[in-house]
Amino acid sequence: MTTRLFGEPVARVEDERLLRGHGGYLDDLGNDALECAFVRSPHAHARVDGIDVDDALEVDGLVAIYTYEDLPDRLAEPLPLLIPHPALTQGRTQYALARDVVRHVGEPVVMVVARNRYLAEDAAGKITVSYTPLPPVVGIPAARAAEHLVHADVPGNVAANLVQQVGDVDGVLARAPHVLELDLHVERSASTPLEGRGVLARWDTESHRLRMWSSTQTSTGVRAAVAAKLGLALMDVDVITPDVGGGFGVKIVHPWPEEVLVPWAARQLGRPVKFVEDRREHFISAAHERAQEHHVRAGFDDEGHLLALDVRFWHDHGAYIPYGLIVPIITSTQLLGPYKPRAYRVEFDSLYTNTLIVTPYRGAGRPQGVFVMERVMDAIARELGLDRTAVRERNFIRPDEMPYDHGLIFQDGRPLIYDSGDFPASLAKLKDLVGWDEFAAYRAQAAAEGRRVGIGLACYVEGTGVGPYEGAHVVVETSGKVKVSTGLTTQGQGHQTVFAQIVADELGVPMSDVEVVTGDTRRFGYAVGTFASRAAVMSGSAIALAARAARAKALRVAADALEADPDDLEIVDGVVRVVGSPGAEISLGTVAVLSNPLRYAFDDSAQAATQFAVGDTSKPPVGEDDEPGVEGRDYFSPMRSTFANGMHAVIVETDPDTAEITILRYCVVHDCGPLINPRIVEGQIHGGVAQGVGGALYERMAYDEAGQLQNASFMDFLMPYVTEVPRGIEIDHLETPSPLNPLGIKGAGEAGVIPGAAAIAAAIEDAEGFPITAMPISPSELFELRRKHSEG
Ligand code: MCN
Repeated sequence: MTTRLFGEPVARVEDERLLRGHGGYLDDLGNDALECAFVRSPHAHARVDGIDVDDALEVDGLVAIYTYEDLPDRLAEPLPLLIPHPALTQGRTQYALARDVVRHVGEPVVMVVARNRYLAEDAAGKITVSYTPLPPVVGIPAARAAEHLVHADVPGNVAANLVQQVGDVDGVLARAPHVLELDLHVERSASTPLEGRGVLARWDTESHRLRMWSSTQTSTGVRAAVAAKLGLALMDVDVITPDVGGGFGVKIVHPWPEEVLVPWAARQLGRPVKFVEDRREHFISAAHERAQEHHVRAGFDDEGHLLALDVRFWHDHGAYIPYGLIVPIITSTQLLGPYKPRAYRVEFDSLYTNTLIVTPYRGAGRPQGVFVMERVMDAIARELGLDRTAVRERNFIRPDEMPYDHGLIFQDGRPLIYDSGDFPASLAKLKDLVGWDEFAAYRAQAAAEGRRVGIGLACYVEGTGVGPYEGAHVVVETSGKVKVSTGLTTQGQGHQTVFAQIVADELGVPMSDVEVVTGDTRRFGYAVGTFASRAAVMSGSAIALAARAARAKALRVAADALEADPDDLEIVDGVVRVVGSPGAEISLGTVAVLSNPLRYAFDDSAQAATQFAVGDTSKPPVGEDDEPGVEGRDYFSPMRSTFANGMHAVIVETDPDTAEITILRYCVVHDCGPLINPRIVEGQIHGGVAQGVGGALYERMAYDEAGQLQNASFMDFLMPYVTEVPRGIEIDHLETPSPLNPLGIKGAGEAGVIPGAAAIAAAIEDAEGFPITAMPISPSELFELRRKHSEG
């Protein structure tokens, strides 16, 4: 029997190629292409008075200079606002090249195309843009004060205000035996993938077709945006995603100005054009996230039951809103995690500031929400003198309450309904794993040695596998090999491996015979993209369904050839066999030949020729209702999102003198339903934990009052390196299946990052004995907090 691969920790098939340096990234392509550079705003807020390009025209090798005035109608319009929301009454997007006002440092003003990047940079350096500086609005307090406006026609800098409420919050708070109030702050951060953004475009002057390569998370999104902006039919634009060196959310399509300008220039010039951003450009012109301030009131009883929660928060959206209110809506709805307050109100303002735009970064609004909720849980425990896990347990949604409807509307516009999970069981596992009950003894022993240690935990729930759909095409070749295509893209998640595992199981073929292609609109043209931990649920399900269709077709054709009933057939190791009749068998490759004998004419391999000899050309190749080929194509569209969950526990040591914070242990219990590949899921968790540690201890975008980003390089932007990421992250799984998809799976790609800051804050709080209300926290900030608390 073929071994079932679903659930096996199969090694990633893509790694050998990538580790040997055989990957093909955007910058490895298009050696014949012209390259471009952008003149970007040095001001956070300014009027553009004039652009003088005369000196740049002298640069040898210059090919073209474009300003806003050069853009044709469609490109001269502001970029589209994707995923609009009724509450977003003041949505403003940017122009591909600044028209009259720039609103953040790094906004593109002039595009320069030259023989190579060096010459393009030389020419860009000779362009003079005259600006009249305007007062910048930097940070949430300045945006709220609204002394100055980012967009002159947006009062109060408020892009959107949204309130959701369930139950009588004010009434319950008024009657609650205890009420606490907290102000909680999370700093601005960013994805910072190793490979920045990049686009290459070739215009074919004969066929009038565009071919593009983009380091993107959504090739179909790029295609749609470019086709619309250039007035082309979708069919006339191909977008191919080469190897991508990380995305983490920042490469979801907006589209970027550069993404539409580069193909437009390629068509204008009739020559290939390429843009690869440098690191500084990534910091100042890609996208950030996280920055939020929250004011919370929580009412609870003597046993620690959360009766009412009232959360008011302010979201720093940056200078423009490329797509909807995704991040703050996720915070508002996912903040509740595994808990069920009797009454809940959440209200947010999305604010414009003169800083870079904000779009989802791995976790997307959840790390902030979890930080808020878990600080509340710990504060309740502290006030009542209860164990922190006991307070959580008392507030958990129980497994027999699933599916659980919070009465809120999720970011996809559908009701927020949890489908599965067993929070008490997860917590029991976590307590066991970290040794929660034994920690008091460890603390006492450490204290005796003059060491200060603390333990903390944080729980979260994550909506994953967001719709609307994903599709797949599975084809059995005459060689017996299987080609699988799905439209979403890959940035390092190991999709080639897991999707091959699914197909190998469904079709009964060796995994080595399965080849998976993602993110190439020529192979599969309808797709949404890779974000929101949706690939496993969405494409995984579509691939399983498509493989089942291909299998059914293979059995029909084989049954005919073997004169057997399809129900009596099995496929093992790529061979269709009549169960219980040794020797009555036919290879899948031969089945593919039989399903379409004409194929041999285009396939000169010796193997196919031999297979053709088996075919009986006197009979029609396919049944009356069948199409030629052993293929399956299907789409998966879920009723609603499926909710993964997890809990992290952290033990830290804080240096009594220097306030240095060291993570001693990091434990994870995670529930993403049945694991397709535990090794890949654990790798995803490790990567996420690293980013969570960054959010807790290091990463912040340090804007000064003038709106200049002070740490726009890897020399200055602190992030955890291998030396700071905890060694030996300990992971345990709970697998409660989702009823919402054929494989029962839930997403895993963001899980590791979500509770990191909250759990680390809790551990520091436990070590120090005073509340931590802002993230990240540096040793100097901890030192300062100690001073404040010791002074009372
Ligand atoms: N998986 C599994 N079993 C499950 C669930 C998932 O084996 N029950 C596997 C999947 O098959 C996939 C991986 O785990 O190989 C992650 O799956 P999923 O949760 O579906 O997430 P996506 O594949 O949709 O990836 C997106 C997610 C997001 S939103 C961000 S941000 C992120 C992340 O993945 N960006 C990444 N992980 C990343 N990893 C890398 N290396 N680079 C990025 O940019």
